[in-house]
Amino acid sequence: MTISKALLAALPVLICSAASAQQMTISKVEPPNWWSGMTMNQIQLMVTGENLDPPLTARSRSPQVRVTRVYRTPNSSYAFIDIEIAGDAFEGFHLITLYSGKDSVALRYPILRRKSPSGRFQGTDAADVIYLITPDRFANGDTATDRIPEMTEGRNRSNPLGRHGGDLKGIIDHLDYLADLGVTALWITPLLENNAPTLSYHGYAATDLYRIDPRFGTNAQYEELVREAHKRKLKVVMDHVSNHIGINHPWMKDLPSADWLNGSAASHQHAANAKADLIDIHSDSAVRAATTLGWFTDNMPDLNQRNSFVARYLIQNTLWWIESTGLDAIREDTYPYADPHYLGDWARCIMAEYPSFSITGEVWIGDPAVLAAYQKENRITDALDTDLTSLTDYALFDAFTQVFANKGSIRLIHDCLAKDYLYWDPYRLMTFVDNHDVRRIMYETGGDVHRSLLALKILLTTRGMPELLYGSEIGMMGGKDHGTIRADFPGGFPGDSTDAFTARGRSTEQNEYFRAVRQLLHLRKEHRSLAYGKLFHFPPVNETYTYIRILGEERIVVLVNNRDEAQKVSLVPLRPYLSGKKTLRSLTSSLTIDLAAAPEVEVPANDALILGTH
Ligand SMILES: [Ca+2]
Ligand SMILES: [Ca+2]
Repeated sequence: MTISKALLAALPVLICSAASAQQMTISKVEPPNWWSGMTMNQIQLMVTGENLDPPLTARSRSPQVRVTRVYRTPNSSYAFIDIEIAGDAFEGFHLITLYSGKDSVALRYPILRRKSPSGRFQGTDAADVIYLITPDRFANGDTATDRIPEMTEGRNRSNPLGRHGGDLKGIIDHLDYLADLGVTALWITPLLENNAPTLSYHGYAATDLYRIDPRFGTNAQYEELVREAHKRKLKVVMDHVSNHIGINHPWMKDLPSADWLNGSAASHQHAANAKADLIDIHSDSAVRAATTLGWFTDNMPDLNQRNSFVARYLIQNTLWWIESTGLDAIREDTYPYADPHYLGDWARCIMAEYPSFSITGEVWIGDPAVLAAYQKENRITDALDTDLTSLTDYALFDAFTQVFANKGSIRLIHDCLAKDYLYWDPYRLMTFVDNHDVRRIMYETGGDVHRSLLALKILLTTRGMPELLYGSEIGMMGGKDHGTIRADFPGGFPGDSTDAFTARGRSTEQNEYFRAVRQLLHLRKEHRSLAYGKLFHFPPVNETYTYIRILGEERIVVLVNNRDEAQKVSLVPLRPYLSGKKTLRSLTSSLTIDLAAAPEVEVPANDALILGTH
């Protein structure tokens, strides 16, 4: 066991206290440890306890940890103490004593040594395909923790909105499967403790921001997941929530300060779902304020990030998870609902510490003219510039939905991408045909295998950083509601009658679909032009859509046919891009096209040809 492991095993922080009638006690210190050698070497300890009465003072017995400030706070259950940690602080406990009148209490604060950053904090970009997992619904690797006495909700697989028992062990057990599939990163929806009687599986209502939900596993298991994923060249994306907590968070029984939240449980606004108002020059200021100050739901208290203690808590908490585990990127939930000044500070602290890291903001807006305002250095407005590099491309998603759910014109996808001039960098957008919040593509196409696959072919060959919802590789069909969208992956749970993790356990149709998706994923991995190549496209003709990705000498041509019959597509417009090339060869079949002989090529119904040059 390393010293770090021994230290962490000794947590929570050991406390000793002088006896008195109104005895000061400490029950919790957050963050539970820090590291020497961090850029952020001045941190704020949030101490929770009893009788932490003002005037409170603190003194460190360690020359390497200096107390720089103790705050006066109105609630004696909490104290905030700023400390500065020397770059060479030894790994171990550092003694800090708190004094109030004649009373005193000591805490031993653990400082750890940082691990080598090699292979950690990598960031994601267009070369990645991000596999989105709802952990409760992917695989149950440890049934012993499906019910935990201190957690109010236990496993009930018969309830579509209940907990089904999936966990971190289940994901770790299938990392080889995911690496073979060809995805390169895992976005796992929130894993933090959500102790609520219902709907606790979704994870977006945290009740402890420093603890993995024990039904998912342990903090050490999350660290193990990142380590094991990295061994297989898979990155890990944390689903992070700055905007809100769960109504059952202990803070709700005793708020650290009156302005810890926006509003209160008894009296709060509801978040206006009018995100465009934040940049609408005709909008009403009260409507604008309600977006960031209202509650997302009545069960999700809205954190007031304008309170500097709240902001510090959240920023340190984020750095703590990144440093503890080595995770690579964050998908930030409900991005437009959090305070933009806070989000800017938060992002800058993360990037100062981890320069290769990346953050994708969840901005659920289908209009590129509004969506683009959330990306850094955009030309639309400074008001929402939070240094955010990547965001969820709901505009392209909406175009996909129109084309594939409603059999709309392929022109909608072309026209959406034609507005990419609005973005600081459209190649960094997270693209998707579905996710955990919307109907699956197979549902949208009415179970049409060819059209679902066509949507994935476009997704995985056009610009952006694609995301794929778990089960997309076998054409899972859910769409009626959240329970069916987030259905259990077949084979992930004890007693499942089929096991889609193995070729033998998949049906013939599932295997065909799986092979096609796997092939696309490997194509994207092998061809850098599909990740970084410049995109050129042509206005659609008769529901055919032609585009090309170019990087250096590599050219990949994609010919899409959005009709129910085969159609000939002219190669003539592509000639200027293909000078010196003699043949086009399909990257997914044996088809070869002699460019000199064939001015056009037939594309099957509801399909796309993906062609390389030779
Ligand atoms: Ca389990
Ligand atoms: Ca908010």
